[in-house]
Amino acid sequence: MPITLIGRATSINVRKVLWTCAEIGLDYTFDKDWVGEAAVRRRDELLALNPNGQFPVLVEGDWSLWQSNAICRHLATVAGREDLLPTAPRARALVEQWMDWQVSDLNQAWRYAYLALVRRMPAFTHADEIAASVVAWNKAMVLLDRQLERTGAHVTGPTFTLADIVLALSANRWRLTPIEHADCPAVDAWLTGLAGRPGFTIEVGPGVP
Ligand SMILES: N[C@@H](CCC(=O)N[C@@H](CS)C(=O)NCC(=O)O)C(=O)O
Repeated sequence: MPITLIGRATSINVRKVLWTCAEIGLDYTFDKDWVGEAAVRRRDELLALNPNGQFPVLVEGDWSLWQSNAICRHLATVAGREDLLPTAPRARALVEQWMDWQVSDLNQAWRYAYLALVRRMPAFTHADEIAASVVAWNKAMVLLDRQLERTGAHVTGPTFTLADIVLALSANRWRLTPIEHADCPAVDAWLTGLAGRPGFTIEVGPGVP
Protein backbone atom coordinates (compact mmCIF):
# COMPACT_ATOMS: atom_id res chain seq x y z
CA MET A 1 0.00 0.00 0.00
CA PRO A 2 1.41 3.45 -0.91
CA ILE A 3 2.52 5.47 2.09
CA THR A 4 2.54 9.27 2.09
CA LEU A 5 3.98 11.60 4.70
CA ILE A 6 2.46 15.06 4.79
CA GLY A 7 4.26 18.09 6.21
CA ARG A 8 6.97 20.69 5.85
CA ALA A 9 10.62 19.71 5.87
CA THR A 10 11.50 22.54 8.27
CA SER A 11 9.27 21.18 11.06
CA ILE A 12 10.99 19.36 13.90
CA ASN A 13 8.00 17.03 14.22
CA VAL A 14 8.08 16.16 10.53
CA ARG A 15 11.87 15.68 10.60
CA LYS A 16 11.65 13.06 13.36
CA VAL A 17 9.35 11.01 11.09
CA LEU A 18 11.66 11.56 8.08
CA TRP A 19 14.58 10.29 10.17
CA THR A 20 12.57 7.25 11.29
CA CYS A 21 11.71 6.52 7.62
CA ALA A 22 15.42 6.73 6.75
CA GLU A 23 16.34 4.32 9.58
CA ILE A 24 13.73 1.86 8.36
CA GLY A 25 14.55 2.32 4.66
CA LEU A 26 10.86 2.93 3.98
CA ASP A 27 9.50 3.42 0.48
CA TYR A 28 7.17 6.42 0.76
CA THR A 29 6.18 9.73 -0.81
CA PHE A 30 6.88 12.99 0.99
CA ASP A 31 4.12 15.48 0.19
CA LYS A 32 5.69 18.78 1.28
CA ASP A 33 3.56 21.10 -0.84
CA TRP A 34 2.10 22.92 2.18
CA VAL A 35 3.84 26.27 1.97
CA GLY A 36 2.23 29.67 1.21
CA GLU A 37 -0.70 29.57 -1.22
CA ALA A 38 -0.76 25.75 -1.25
CA ALA A 39 -1.32 25.68 2.51
CA VAL A 40 -4.38 27.93 2.14
CA ARG A 41 -5.76 26.04 -0.86
CA ARG A 42 -5.27 22.64 0.81
CA ARG A 43 -6.51 23.62 4.26
CA ASP A 44 -9.70 21.49 4.12
CA GLU A 45 -7.68 18.53 2.86
CA LEU A 46 -5.42 18.84 5.89
CA LEU A 47 -8.31 19.26 8.35
CA ALA A 48 -9.97 16.13 6.98
CA LEU A 49 -6.81 14.20 7.80
CA ASN A 50 -5.94 15.95 11.06
CA PRO A 51 -8.58 18.05 12.84
CA ASN A 52 -5.73 19.92 14.58
CA GLY A 53 -4.60 21.28 11.21
CA GLN A 54 -1.00 20.34 12.02
CA PHE A 55 1.83 18.31 10.55
CA PRO A 56 2.98 15.59 10.24
CA VAL A 57 0.25 13.28 9.02
CA LEU A 58 0.87 9.77 7.73
CA VAL A 59 -1.50 8.45 5.06
CA GLU A 60 -1.77 4.76 4.21
CA GLY A 61 -4.52 4.32 1.62
CA ASP A 62 -7.77 5.40 3.29
CA TRP A 63 -6.23 5.37 6.78
CA SER A 64 -4.33 8.23 8.38
CA LEU A 65 -2.47 8.98 11.59
CA TRP A 66 -1.32 12.20 13.27
CA GLN A 67 0.98 12.96 16.23
CA SER A 68 4.63 12.62 15.28
CA ASN A 69 5.63 10.21 18.03
CA ALA A 70 2.64 7.94 17.34
CA ILE A 71 3.64 7.91 13.65
CA CYS A 72 7.25 6.96 14.51
CA ARG A 73 6.01 4.12 16.73
CA HIS A 74 3.58 2.88 14.09
CA LEU A 75 6.25 2.84 11.36
CA ALA A 76 8.73 0.98 13.57
CA THR A 77 6.06 -1.55 14.59
CA VAL A 78 4.92 -2.24 11.01
CA ALA A 79 8.56 -2.61 9.93
CA GLY A 80 9.16 -5.07 12.78
CA ARG A 81 12.03 -2.90 14.04
CA GLU A 82 12.24 -4.10 17.63
CA ASP A 83 15.59 -2.37 17.92
CA LEU A 84 13.84 0.99 17.50
CA LEU A 85 10.78 0.07 19.59
CA PRO A 86 11.25 -3.03 21.71
CA THR A 87 8.39 -5.48 22.32
CA ALA A 88 9.58 -6.49 25.81
CA PRO A 89 7.18 -4.54 28.08
CA ARG A 90 9.72 -2.75 30.28
CA ALA A 91 12.12 -1.91 27.49
CA ARG A 92 9.24 -0.57 25.41
CA ALA A 93 7.82 1.40 28.35
CA LEU A 94 11.13 3.19 28.84
CA VAL A 95 11.33 4.20 25.17
CA GLU A 96 7.74 5.47 25.38
CA GLN A 97 8.46 7.24 28.66
CA TRP A 98 11.24 9.31 27.11
CA MET A 99 9.21 9.96 23.95
CA ASP A 100 6.30 11.20 26.06
CA TRP A 101 8.66 13.37 28.10
CA GLN A 102 9.97 14.93 24.88
CA VAL A 103 6.55 15.77 23.52
CA SER A 104 5.14 17.04 26.82
CA ASP A 105 7.56 18.38 29.46
CA LEU A 106 10.52 19.19 27.21
CA ASN A 107 8.43 20.81 24.46
CA GLN A 108 6.64 22.93 27.02
CA ALA A 109 9.96 24.14 28.43
CA TRP A 110 11.47 25.44 25.18
CA ARG A 111 8.36 26.79 23.48
CA TYR A 112 8.42 30.42 24.62
CA ALA A 113 12.16 30.98 24.22
CA TYR A 114 12.26 29.33 20.81
CA LEU A 115 9.26 31.21 19.43
CA ALA A 116 10.74 34.47 20.73
CA LEU A 117 14.42 34.04 19.83
CA VAL A 118 14.33 31.91 16.67
CA ARG A 119 10.92 32.44 15.14
CA ARG A 120 10.77 36.05 16.40
CA MET A 121 7.00 35.90 16.83
CA PRO A 122 5.55 39.26 17.88
CA ALA A 123 3.38 37.66 20.60
CA PHE A 124 6.48 36.25 22.37
CA THR A 125 8.50 39.22 23.52
CA HIS A 126 8.26 39.27 27.33
CA ALA A 127 11.78 39.18 28.75
CA ASP A 128 10.69 37.46 31.98
CA GLU A 129 8.91 34.70 30.08
CA ILE A 130 11.92 34.21 27.80
CA ALA A 131 14.21 33.96 30.82
CA ALA A 132 11.88 31.48 32.58
CA SER A 133 11.68 29.37 29.43
CA VAL A 134 15.48 29.31 29.10
CA VAL A 135 15.83 28.19 32.73
CA ALA A 136 13.23 25.42 32.27
CA TRP A 137 14.81 24.36 28.96
CA ASN A 138 18.32 24.13 30.43
CA LYS A 139 16.96 22.25 33.46
CA ALA A 140 15.33 19.69 31.17
CA MET A 141 18.50 19.33 29.11
CA VAL A 142 20.58 18.76 32.26
CA LEU A 143 18.12 16.02 33.22
CA LEU A 144 18.69 14.41 29.81
CA ASP A 145 22.44 14.90 30.21
CA ARG A 146 22.41 13.00 33.54
CA GLN A 147 20.48 10.16 31.91
CA LEU A 148 22.98 9.93 29.04
CA GLU A 149 25.83 10.04 31.52
CA ARG A 150 24.24 7.07 33.34
CA THR A 151 23.69 4.97 30.21
CA GLY A 152 27.01 6.04 28.66
CA ALA A 153 25.44 5.50 25.25
CA HIS A 154 21.84 6.12 24.23
CA VAL A 155 18.76 7.52 25.93
CA THR A 156 17.38 4.27 27.31
CA GLY A 157 20.56 2.19 27.38
CA PRO A 158 23.23 0.72 25.10
CA THR A 159 21.13 0.64 21.93
CA PHE A 160 19.66 3.28 19.63
CA THR A 161 15.85 3.59 19.75
CA LEU A 162 13.05 5.96 18.72
CA ALA A 163 13.70 7.87 21.94
CA ASP A 164 17.08 8.92 20.53
CA ILE A 165 15.49 10.19 17.31
CA VAL A 166 12.88 12.41 18.93
CA LEU A 167 15.23 13.71 21.62
CA ALA A 168 18.16 14.33 19.28
CA LEU A 169 16.01 16.72 17.25
CA SER A 170 15.05 18.54 20.44
CA ALA A 171 18.68 18.64 21.60
CA ASN A 172 19.75 19.98 18.23
CA ARG A 173 17.17 22.75 18.55
CA TRP A 174 18.51 23.59 22.00
CA ARG A 175 22.11 23.73 20.74
CA LEU A 176 21.21 25.98 17.80
CA THR A 177 19.02 28.43 19.71
CA PRO A 178 20.93 31.56 20.79
CA ILE A 179 20.67 31.22 24.58
CA GLU A 180 23.20 30.63 27.34
CA HIS A 181 23.48 26.85 27.40
CA ALA A 182 23.90 24.73 30.52
CA ASP A 183 26.94 22.46 30.49
CA CYS A 184 25.77 19.17 28.97
CA PRO A 185 28.83 17.17 27.84
CA ALA A 186 26.96 13.88 27.63
CA VAL A 187 24.34 15.44 25.34
CA ASP A 188 27.09 16.81 23.09
CA ALA A 189 28.94 13.47 22.95
CA TRP A 190 25.70 11.63 22.18
CA LEU A 191 24.80 14.03 19.35
CA THR A 192 28.28 13.66 17.87
CA GLY A 193 27.98 9.87 18.07
CA LEU A 194 24.65 9.91 16.22
CA ALA A 195 26.07 11.81 13.26
CA GLY A 196 26.80 8.69 11.20
CA ARG A 197 23.27 7.30 11.38
CA PRO A 198 20.98 7.15 8.34
CA GLY A 199 18.82 10.24 8.34
CA PHE A 200 20.83 12.21 10.90
CA THR A 201 22.76 14.30 8.38
CA ILE A 202 19.65 15.06 6.39
CA GLU A 203 17.24 15.70 9.22
CA VAL A 204 19.45 17.08 11.96
CA GLY A 205 22.82 17.97 10.49
CA PRO A 206 22.36 21.05 8.32
CA GLY A 207 21.75 23.36 11.23
CA VAL A 208 17.98 23.88 11.25
CA PRO A 209 16.94 24.52 14.85
N1 LIG B 1 2.16 17.20 19.02
C1 LIG B 1 2.11 17.35 17.59
C2 LIG B 1 2.54 18.76 17.25
C3 LIG B 1 2.44 19.04 15.77
C4 LIG B 1 2.86 20.47 15.44
O1 LIG B 1 2.94 21.35 16.31
N2 LIG B 1 3.14 20.69 14.18
C5 LIG B 1 3.53 22.02 13.71
C6 LIG B 1 4.80 21.93 12.93
S1 LIG B 1 6.16 21.46 13.97
C7 LIG B 1 2.47 22.53 12.80
O2 LIG B 1 1.94 21.78 12.01
N3 LIG B 1 2.17 23.83 12.89
C8 LIG B 1 1.21 24.43 12.02
C9 LIG B 1 1.82 24.83 10.72
O3 LIG B 1 3.02 24.65 10.52
O4 LIG B 1 1.07 25.34 9.88
C10 LIG B 1 3.04 16.32 16.94
O5 LIG B 1 4.01 15.91 17.59
O6 LIG B 1 2.79 15.89 15.80
